[in-house]
Amino acid sequence: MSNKTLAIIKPDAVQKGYTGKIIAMIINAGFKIKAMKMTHLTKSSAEGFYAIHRERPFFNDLVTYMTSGPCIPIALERENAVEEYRKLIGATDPKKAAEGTVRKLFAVDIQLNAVHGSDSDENAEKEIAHFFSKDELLNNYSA
Ligand code: IDP
Ligand code: MG
Repeated sequence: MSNKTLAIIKPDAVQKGYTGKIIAMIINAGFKIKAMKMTHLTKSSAEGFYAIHRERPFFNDLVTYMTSGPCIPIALERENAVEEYRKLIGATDPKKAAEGTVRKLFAVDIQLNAVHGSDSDENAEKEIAHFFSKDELLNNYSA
């Protein structure tokens, strides 16, 4: 049984040139890339994506961060994708992230933490739909 999750290589990691290393880690961990693009989020797109965090004190800073430069959303497929991808990236706060995880290697702090990962199958579906049209997903590609 294959599941999907949404990854985003966030603007800080793209700007620092970590894109290739992060994608290699994702592929080496057994994920298939189903769709991928580079995009510069508008304020309203970032606010919509993170609507669940609207009441949090860090919301405005998070939107500013996510609109600060191009990011790379990637729709991924793998067995147990949500949980396995979150294991690969590590804890939200890199200080608490396990050795060898993406955030341990590439995050600056709890905000500038290099990558996004969905937290449930249901949210993965919504988040993938935020970035990719049906046409972009209705394919048999599996890079
Ligand atoms: P997650 O990305 O590990 O799922 P969430 O709690 O969903 O973490 O938070 C979404 C994003 O908001 C984080 O990845 C990070 O960029 C930012 N964030 C989370 N908590 C804090 C905080 O306490 N201060 C500043 N930014 C935060
Ligand atoms: Mg989250």
